[in-house]
Amino acid sequence: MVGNRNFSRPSWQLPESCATPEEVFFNRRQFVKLLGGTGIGAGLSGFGGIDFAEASEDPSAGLYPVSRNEAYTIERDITPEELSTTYNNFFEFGSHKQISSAAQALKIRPWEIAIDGMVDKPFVIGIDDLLKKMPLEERLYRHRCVERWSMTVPWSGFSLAKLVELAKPSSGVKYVRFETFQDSSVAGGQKQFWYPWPYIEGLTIEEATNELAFMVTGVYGKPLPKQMGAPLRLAVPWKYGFKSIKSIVKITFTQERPVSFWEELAANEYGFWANINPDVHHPRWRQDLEQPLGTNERIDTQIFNGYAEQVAHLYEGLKTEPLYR
Ligand SMILES: Nc1nc2c(c(=O)[nH]1)N[C@H]1C(S)=C(S)[C@@H](COP(=O)(O)O)O[C@H]1N2
Ligand SMILES: [Mo]
Repeated sequence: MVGNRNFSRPSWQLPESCATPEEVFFNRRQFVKLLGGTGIGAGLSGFGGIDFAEASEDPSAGLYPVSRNEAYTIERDITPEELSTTYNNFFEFGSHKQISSAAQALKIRPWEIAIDGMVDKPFVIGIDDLLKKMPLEERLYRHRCVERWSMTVPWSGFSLAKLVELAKPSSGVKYVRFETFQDSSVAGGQKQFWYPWPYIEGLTIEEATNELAFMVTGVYGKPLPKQMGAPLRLAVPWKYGFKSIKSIVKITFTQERPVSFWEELAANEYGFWANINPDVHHPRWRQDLEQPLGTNERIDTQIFNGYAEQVAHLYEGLKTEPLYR
Protein backbone atom coordinates (compact mmCIF):
# COMPACT_ATOMS: atom_id res chain seq x y z
CA MET A 1 0.00 0.00 0.00
CA VAL A 2 2.88 2.38 0.51
CA GLY A 3 4.99 1.54 -2.49
CA ASN A 4 6.62 -1.73 -3.42
CA ARG A 5 10.15 -0.45 -2.84
CA ASN A 6 9.34 -0.09 0.83
CA PHE A 7 7.37 -3.28 1.32
CA SER A 8 9.24 -3.90 4.56
CA ARG A 9 8.00 -0.68 6.12
CA PRO A 10 5.19 -1.56 8.56
CA SER A 11 1.82 -0.21 7.50
CA TRP A 12 1.42 1.64 10.82
CA GLN A 13 4.22 3.92 9.67
CA LEU A 14 2.07 5.54 7.03
CA PRO A 15 3.28 9.06 6.37
CA GLU A 16 1.08 11.82 7.68
CA SER A 17 0.50 13.07 4.15
CA CYS A 18 -1.65 9.97 3.88
CA ALA A 19 -3.84 11.30 6.68
CA THR A 20 -7.52 10.99 5.97
CA PRO A 21 -9.40 14.20 5.26
CA GLU A 22 -11.33 13.43 8.45
CA GLU A 23 -8.14 13.93 10.43
CA VAL A 24 -7.54 17.15 8.60
CA PHE A 25 -11.05 18.38 9.38
CA PHE A 26 -10.68 17.28 12.98
CA ASN A 27 -7.51 19.31 13.36
CA ARG A 28 -9.23 22.33 11.92
CA ARG A 29 -12.09 21.92 14.38
CA GLN A 30 -9.60 21.64 17.22
CA PHE A 31 -8.04 24.84 16.05
CA VAL A 32 -11.35 26.67 15.83
CA LYS A 33 -12.13 25.41 19.33
CA LEU A 34 -8.84 26.81 20.57
CA LEU A 35 -9.86 30.15 19.15
CA GLY A 36 -12.76 29.90 21.56
CA GLY A 37 -15.32 31.74 19.50
CA THR A 38 -13.59 35.06 19.99
CA GLY A 39 -12.86 35.24 16.30
CA ILE A 40 -9.83 34.54 14.19
CA GLY A 41 -6.84 36.45 15.40
CA ALA A 42 -8.07 37.10 18.91
CA GLY A 43 -5.97 35.88 21.78
CA LEU A 44 -3.45 34.13 19.59
CA SER A 45 -0.25 35.74 20.74
CA GLY A 46 0.55 32.94 23.13
CA PHE A 47 -0.73 30.17 20.90
CA GLY A 48 1.50 27.12 21.15
CA GLY A 49 4.21 29.22 22.71
CA ILE A 50 5.39 30.32 19.26
CA ASP A 51 7.49 33.41 19.21
CA PHE A 52 6.28 35.28 16.16
CA ALA A 53 8.45 38.24 17.15
CA GLU A 54 11.31 36.15 15.79
CA ALA A 55 10.56 37.38 12.27
CA SER A 56 11.56 40.92 13.20
CA GLU A 57 15.05 39.65 14.09
CA ASP A 58 15.49 38.31 10.58
CA PRO A 59 18.18 40.39 8.85
CA SER A 60 15.99 40.54 5.73
CA ALA A 61 13.04 42.04 7.63
CA GLY A 62 13.70 45.50 6.19
CA LEU A 63 13.08 44.25 2.64
CA TYR A 64 9.37 43.63 3.28
CA PRO A 65 6.64 44.31 2.38
CA VAL A 66 7.38 44.22 -1.34
CA SER A 67 5.02 45.44 -4.03
CA ARG A 68 2.36 43.09 -5.31
CA ASN A 69 2.53 41.87 -8.89
CA GLU A 70 -1.10 42.35 -9.94
CA ALA A 71 -0.74 39.71 -12.67
CA TYR A 72 -0.97 37.12 -9.88
CA THR A 73 -4.06 37.85 -7.85
CA ILE A 74 -7.02 35.57 -7.13
CA GLU A 75 -10.63 36.02 -6.15
CA ARG A 76 -10.36 33.85 -3.06
CA ASP A 77 -9.88 35.21 0.46
CA ILE A 78 -6.34 35.10 1.79
CA THR A 79 -5.97 32.37 4.41
CA PRO A 80 -5.53 33.92 7.88
CA GLU A 81 -1.86 34.04 8.84
CA GLU A 82 -2.64 32.47 12.22
CA LEU A 83 -3.91 29.37 10.42
CA SER A 84 -1.33 28.96 7.67
CA THR A 85 1.57 29.44 10.08
CA THR A 86 0.33 26.90 12.63
CA TYR A 87 -0.88 24.10 10.34
CA ASN A 88 2.11 22.94 8.36
CA ASN A 89 3.71 19.98 6.65
CA PHE A 90 7.45 19.97 7.37
CA PHE A 91 8.36 16.37 8.15
CA GLU A 92 11.85 17.36 9.25
CA PHE A 93 10.18 18.65 12.42
CA GLY A 94 7.59 15.91 12.86
CA SER A 95 5.05 13.94 10.89
CA HIS A 96 2.06 16.00 12.04
CA LYS A 97 0.76 19.49 11.47
CA GLN A 98 1.77 21.23 14.71
CA ILE A 99 5.48 21.65 13.98
CA SER A 100 5.64 25.46 14.06
CA SER A 101 7.12 25.56 17.54
CA ALA A 102 9.72 22.82 16.88
CA ALA A 103 10.75 24.50 13.62
CA GLN A 104 11.98 27.56 15.53
CA ALA A 105 15.12 25.51 16.31
CA LEU A 106 16.24 25.90 12.70
CA LYS A 107 19.11 28.39 12.34
CA ILE A 108 18.51 30.43 9.21
CA ARG A 109 21.70 32.57 9.30
CA PRO A 110 24.25 32.02 8.02
CA TRP A 111 22.44 30.20 5.19
CA GLU A 112 24.17 29.23 2.01
CA ILE A 113 22.74 27.81 -1.18
CA ALA A 114 24.96 25.74 -3.48
CA ILE A 115 24.26 25.98 -7.21
CA ASP A 116 25.91 23.09 -9.01
CA GLY A 117 25.74 20.43 -11.70
CA MET A 118 25.61 21.45 -15.35
CA VAL A 119 26.25 25.16 -14.95
CA ASP A 120 28.81 27.57 -16.32
CA LYS A 121 30.57 27.65 -12.95
CA PRO A 122 29.21 26.10 -9.73
CA PHE A 123 28.93 28.57 -6.85
CA VAL A 124 27.70 29.02 -3.31
CA ILE A 125 25.70 32.11 -2.40
CA GLY A 126 24.51 33.39 0.98
CA ILE A 127 20.79 34.07 1.23
CA ASP A 128 21.26 37.79 1.92
CA ASP A 129 23.49 38.18 -1.16
CA LEU A 130 20.92 36.32 -3.22
CA LEU A 131 18.14 38.58 -1.91
CA LYS A 132 20.15 41.61 -3.07
CA LYS A 133 20.45 40.25 -6.60
CA MET A 134 16.84 39.21 -7.09
CA PRO A 135 13.84 41.43 -7.87
CA LEU A 136 11.40 40.79 -5.01
CA GLU A 137 7.64 40.93 -5.56
CA GLU A 138 4.46 39.66 -3.91
CA ARG A 139 2.13 37.18 -5.60
CA LEU A 140 -1.15 35.74 -4.41
CA TYR A 141 -1.05 32.01 -5.10
CA ARG A 142 -3.24 29.03 -4.44
CA HIS A 143 -1.56 26.23 -2.52
CA ARG A 144 -3.13 22.80 -2.59
CA CYS A 145 -1.94 19.85 -0.53
CA VAL A 146 -2.41 16.31 -1.82
CA GLU A 147 -4.37 15.78 1.44
CA ARG A 148 -7.08 18.09 -0.03
CA TRP A 149 -6.75 21.14 2.20
CA SER A 150 -5.81 24.36 0.46
CA MET A 151 -4.75 27.91 1.22
CA THR A 152 -4.44 31.24 -0.53
CA VAL A 153 -1.11 32.79 0.33
CA PRO A 154 0.57 36.16 -0.33
CA TRP A 155 4.08 34.88 -1.05
CA SER A 156 7.00 37.28 -1.45
CA GLY A 157 10.00 36.24 -3.47
CA PHE A 158 11.35 36.11 -7.00
CA SER A 159 10.78 34.17 -10.15
CA LEU A 160 12.74 30.89 -10.30
CA ALA A 161 13.58 31.80 -13.92
CA LYS A 162 15.72 34.67 -12.55
CA LEU A 163 17.72 32.24 -10.42
CA VAL A 164 18.14 29.90 -13.40
CA GLU A 165 19.48 32.88 -15.34
CA LEU A 166 21.97 33.61 -12.55
CA ALA A 167 23.09 29.95 -12.53
CA LYS A 168 23.84 29.93 -16.28
CA PRO A 169 22.91 26.28 -16.99
CA SER A 170 24.45 24.55 -20.00
CA SER A 171 22.24 23.78 -22.97
CA GLY A 172 21.78 20.04 -22.27
CA VAL A 173 20.11 20.55 -18.89
CA LYS A 174 16.79 18.75 -18.54
CA TYR A 175 15.95 18.96 -14.83
CA VAL A 176 16.45 21.08 -11.74
CA ARG A 177 16.89 19.20 -8.47
CA PHE A 178 16.30 20.87 -5.09
CA GLU A 179 17.58 19.69 -1.73
CA THR A 180 16.56 20.66 1.83
CA PHE A 181 19.04 21.05 4.72
CA GLN A 182 19.92 17.98 6.75
CA ASP A 183 20.69 18.25 10.46
CA SER A 184 18.94 15.86 12.78
CA SER A 185 20.30 17.75 15.81
CA VAL A 186 17.78 20.54 15.09
CA ALA A 187 15.25 18.62 12.99
CA GLY A 188 14.15 15.67 15.11
CA GLY A 189 12.06 14.23 12.30
CA GLN A 190 15.27 13.43 10.46
CA LYS A 191 15.99 10.83 13.12
CA GLN A 192 13.11 8.84 11.64
CA PHE A 193 15.39 6.59 9.62
CA TRP A 194 12.65 5.14 7.40
CA TYR A 195 12.34 8.45 5.56
CA PRO A 196 14.83 9.04 2.72
CA TRP A 197 16.40 12.27 4.03
CA PRO A 198 17.26 14.83 2.85
CA TYR A 199 13.99 16.01 1.28
CA ILE A 200 14.46 16.21 -2.51
CA GLU A 201 12.24 17.64 -5.22
CA GLY A 202 12.62 18.25 -8.92
CA LEU A 203 11.18 20.05 -11.92
CA THR A 204 11.89 19.91 -15.63
CA ILE A 205 13.85 22.91 -16.86
CA GLU A 206 10.74 24.02 -18.78
CA GLU A 207 8.70 23.94 -15.55
CA ALA A 208 11.45 25.72 -13.64
CA THR A 209 11.54 28.56 -16.15
CA ASN A 210 7.76 28.87 -16.41
CA GLU A 211 6.59 32.26 -15.17
CA LEU A 212 4.66 30.70 -12.25
CA ALA A 213 7.58 28.87 -10.62
CA PHE A 214 8.45 31.10 -7.68
CA MET A 215 11.19 31.13 -5.06
CA VAL A 216 9.61 32.21 -1.79
CA THR A 217 11.50 34.27 0.79
CA GLY A 218 8.62 35.98 2.57
CA VAL A 219 4.90 35.82 3.26
CA TYR A 220 2.26 38.23 4.62
CA GLY A 221 4.64 41.11 3.97
CA LYS A 222 7.35 39.71 6.26
CA PRO A 223 10.27 37.29 6.04
CA LEU A 224 9.16 33.69 5.69
CA PRO A 225 8.67 31.98 9.07
CA LYS A 226 10.77 28.90 9.70
CA GLN A 227 7.81 26.52 9.73
CA MET A 228 6.97 27.62 6.17
CA GLY A 229 10.46 26.85 4.89
CA ALA A 230 12.68 29.85 5.66
CA PRO A 231 14.82 31.25 4.30
CA LEU A 232 14.12 29.91 0.78
CA ARG A 233 11.39 27.59 -0.53
CA LEU A 234 9.74 26.80 -3.79
CA ALA A 235 6.11 27.49 -4.80
CA VAL A 236 4.77 25.64 -7.85
CA PRO A 237 1.04 26.30 -7.45
CA TRP A 238 -0.20 24.05 -10.28
CA LYS A 239 1.26 21.01 -8.52
CA TYR A 240 0.43 19.33 -5.22
CA GLY A 241 2.04 21.02 -2.24
CA PHE A 242 4.72 18.39 -1.64
CA LYS A 243 6.54 19.69 -4.73
CA SER A 244 7.01 23.05 -2.98
CA ILE A 245 10.19 22.09 -1.15
CA LYS A 246 11.21 24.07 1.95
CA SER A 247 14.50 25.41 3.39
CA ILE A 248 16.56 24.78 0.25
CA VAL A 249 20.37 24.43 0.50
CA LYS A 250 21.23 23.06 -2.93
CA ILE A 251 20.00 23.50 -6.49
CA THR A 252 21.47 21.15 -9.09
CA PHE A 253 21.11 21.34 -12.87
CA THR A 254 21.12 17.87 -14.38
CA GLN A 255 20.13 15.58 -17.24
CA GLU A 256 18.77 12.97 -14.87
CA ARG A 257 15.27 13.09 -13.52
CA PRO A 258 15.50 13.53 -9.73
CA VAL A 259 13.70 11.04 -7.52
CA SER A 260 11.78 13.05 -4.96
CA PHE A 261 11.42 12.27 -1.26
CA TRP A 262 7.81 11.14 -1.62
CA GLU A 263 8.43 9.27 -4.86
CA GLU A 264 11.20 7.32 -3.10
CA LEU A 265 8.74 6.41 -0.33
CA ALA A 266 5.67 5.60 -2.42
CA ALA A 267 6.06 6.09 -6.16
CA ASN A 268 2.56 4.83 -6.94
CA GLU A 269 1.03 7.55 -4.75
CA TYR A 270 3.36 10.53 -5.19
CA GLY A 271 5.04 10.68 -8.58
CA PHE A 272 7.39 13.12 -10.23
CA TRP A 273 4.75 15.19 -12.02
CA ALA A 274 2.04 15.69 -9.37
CA ASN A 275 0.06 18.12 -11.50
CA ILE A 276 -3.35 18.83 -9.99
CA ASN A 277 -6.26 17.19 -11.80
CA PRO A 278 -9.79 16.64 -10.39
CA ASP A 279 -10.18 13.45 -12.47
CA VAL A 280 -7.02 11.66 -11.35
CA HIS A 281 -7.44 10.44 -7.82
CA HIS A 282 -4.93 9.45 -5.22
CA PRO A 283 -5.03 5.64 -4.92
CA ARG A 284 -6.64 6.01 -1.49
CA TRP A 285 -8.83 9.13 -1.78
CA ARG A 286 -10.56 11.32 -4.35
CA GLN A 287 -9.15 14.65 -5.54
CA ASP A 288 -12.17 16.36 -7.09
CA LEU A 289 -12.88 18.54 -4.04
CA GLU A 290 -10.71 20.73 -1.86
CA GLN A 291 -11.26 22.44 1.47
CA PRO A 292 -9.83 25.91 1.98
CA LEU A 293 -8.21 25.97 5.42
CA GLY A 294 -10.34 27.75 8.00
CA THR A 295 -13.62 27.24 6.14
CA ASN A 296 -16.27 24.55 5.91
CA GLU A 297 -16.44 24.94 2.15
CA ARG A 298 -15.77 22.12 -0.26
CA ILE A 299 -14.93 23.55 -3.63
CA ASP A 300 -14.26 21.93 -6.97
CA THR A 301 -10.65 21.12 -7.75
CA GLN A 302 -9.57 22.78 -10.99
CA ILE A 303 -7.23 21.28 -13.57
CA PHE A 304 -3.70 22.51 -12.85
CA ASN A 305 -5.23 24.15 -9.77
CA GLY A 306 -6.68 26.88 -11.98
CA TYR A 307 -3.38 27.65 -13.72
CA ALA A 308 -3.99 25.82 -17.04
CA GLU A 309 -3.56 29.00 -19.04
CA GLN A 310 0.02 29.38 -17.83
CA VAL A 311 1.15 25.74 -17.76
CA ALA A 312 -0.99 23.40 -19.91
CA HIS A 313 1.30 23.91 -22.90
CA LEU A 314 4.24 22.44 -20.95
CA TYR A 315 2.63 19.00 -21.14
CA GLU A 316 1.33 18.89 -24.70
CA GLY A 317 4.09 16.66 -26.04
CA LEU A 318 4.12 14.36 -23.02
CA LYS A 319 0.92 12.35 -23.38
CA THR A 320 2.58 9.06 -22.37
CA GLU A 321 3.80 10.44 -19.01
CA PRO A 322 1.64 10.03 -15.86
CA LEU A 323 1.36 13.78 -15.54
CA TYR A 324 -1.03 13.82 -12.61
CA ARG A 325 0.85 11.61 -10.22
N1 LIG B 1 11.56 20.06 3.17
C1 LIG B 1 10.25 19.88 3.15
N2 LIG B 1 9.51 20.57 2.26
C2 LIG B 1 8.16 20.40 2.24
C3 LIG B 1 7.53 19.46 3.08
C4 LIG B 1 8.34 18.75 4.01
O1 LIG B 1 7.87 17.91 4.79
N3 LIG B 1 9.69 19.00 4.02
N4 LIG B 1 6.15 19.26 3.00
C5 LIG B 1 5.52 19.62 1.72
C6 LIG B 1 4.06 19.58 1.77
S1 LIG B 1 3.33 18.04 1.77
C7 LIG B 1 3.29 20.70 1.72
S2 LIG B 1 1.60 20.62 1.59
C8 LIG B 1 3.91 22.04 1.84
C9 LIG B 1 3.31 22.74 3.06
O2 LIG B 1 3.73 24.05 3.12
P1 LIG B 1 3.17 24.98 4.29
O3 LIG B 1 3.41 24.28 5.59
O4 LIG B 1 3.93 26.25 4.18
O5 LIG B 1 1.71 25.14 4.02
O6 LIG B 1 5.32 21.99 2.00
C10 LIG B 1 5.98 20.99 1.23
N5 LIG B 1 7.42 21.14 1.36
MO1 LIG C 1 1.13 18.38 1.19
